[in-house]
Amino acid sequence: MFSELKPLPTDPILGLMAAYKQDTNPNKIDLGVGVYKDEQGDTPVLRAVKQAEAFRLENEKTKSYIGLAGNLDFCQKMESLLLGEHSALLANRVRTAQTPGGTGALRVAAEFIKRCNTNATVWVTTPTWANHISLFEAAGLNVKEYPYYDYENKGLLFDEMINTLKQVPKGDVVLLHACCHNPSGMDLNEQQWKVVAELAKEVGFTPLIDIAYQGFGSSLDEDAKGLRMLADSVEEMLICSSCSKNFGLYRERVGACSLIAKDAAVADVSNSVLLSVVRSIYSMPPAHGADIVSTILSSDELTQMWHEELDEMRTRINGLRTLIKDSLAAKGVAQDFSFIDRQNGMFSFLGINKEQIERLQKDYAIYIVGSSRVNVAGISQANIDYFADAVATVLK
Ligand code: PLP
Ligand code: TYF
Repeated sequence: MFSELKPLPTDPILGLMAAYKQDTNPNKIDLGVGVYKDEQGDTPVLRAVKQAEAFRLENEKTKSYIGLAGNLDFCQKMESLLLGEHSALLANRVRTAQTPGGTGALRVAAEFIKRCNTNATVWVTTPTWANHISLFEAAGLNVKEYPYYDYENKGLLFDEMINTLKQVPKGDVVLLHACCHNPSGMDLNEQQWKVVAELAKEVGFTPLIDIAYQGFGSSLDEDAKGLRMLADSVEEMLICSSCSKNFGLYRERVGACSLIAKDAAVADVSNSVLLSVVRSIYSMPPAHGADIVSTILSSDELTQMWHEELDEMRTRINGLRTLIKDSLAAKGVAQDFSFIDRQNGMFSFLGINKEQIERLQKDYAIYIVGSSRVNVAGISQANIDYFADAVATVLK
């Protein structure tokens, strides 16, 4: 049976990560996979996480099964983190299941959508995180795209986006990145979120919010502003969240899938379907990562420490955006890279061509994704000059 299989290509981003590891050039720079790095190029465990883990090691009472929705305290704390003060207002309409990462949340959401409407189409931004498309298609859903990033002007195609979303049939789902759009770094502003929130209500599509970088854009609350506006506007929506980036828990696989229904009764029925989906995929989520998050968010001291560490990551990323813009200008590069400083989160497109991307990798051991997406966090004071020189050279 296995001999009939044809080999499939690996994920290009994860493939790049492997190629970087094998490169022996001492100047190599990894701007590929979306993982935060500090000035030394490391992705350390957060101090708040270490302390929560120490606490957990001492105090964990059992390894018995946890239940389909995972850690209920974690679920409730995630609702507060996502919805802020709206979480109390919406409480009887929201249900949350802890999932294995944001990807697990998206897969659970996809299967849940399939149960609601077998013919549903999920509308995603052009471009979007490549996994979105393969994941929804794997769940048997149709995927269509709506205009989003303006490659030419390095902004948003907002009018085109709205014109397309106006045509979305009721019963379809529109995926929106809450903040720090992956891969473009281009986010909606408050006014634009307002338009989308009103449109969702008017047109009747179901919003699915992917929030994988809360706290990496402006702040925990600011980054959830659009999501909260939508929650105020529509009767129902889905939220897929991830603690991979903001808690640095990548490999622990911590995330959540939340649904908001029109009332408590529909929320209960929907939740029973959501949990049935969970049971059919992995039965129950792993405990460790979510317990760390709930331990941190249950302690004022650890929460404060986490906020400081998150602020530090965000401040570093934003500083690097300015540094990249200034360094490229200082090298006399003709193109305008000021957009990098206006975008959010870890990613931006450099907007250079395939050949230039290949030269960066081959001649300089600078690894960026084939779309020209760079992970800004891979830059440091130590490598910025080398990076800016290399980009200036390939652009000549
Ligand atoms: N959504 C987006 C847009 C992402 O960039 C990521 C990955 O980093 C995820 C979801 C899922 O992250 P994870 O499954 O690692 O929590
Ligand atoms: O886009 C990124 O780089 C992150 C990390 O299969 C990632 O979202 C990339 C690919 C993948 C899983 C995670």
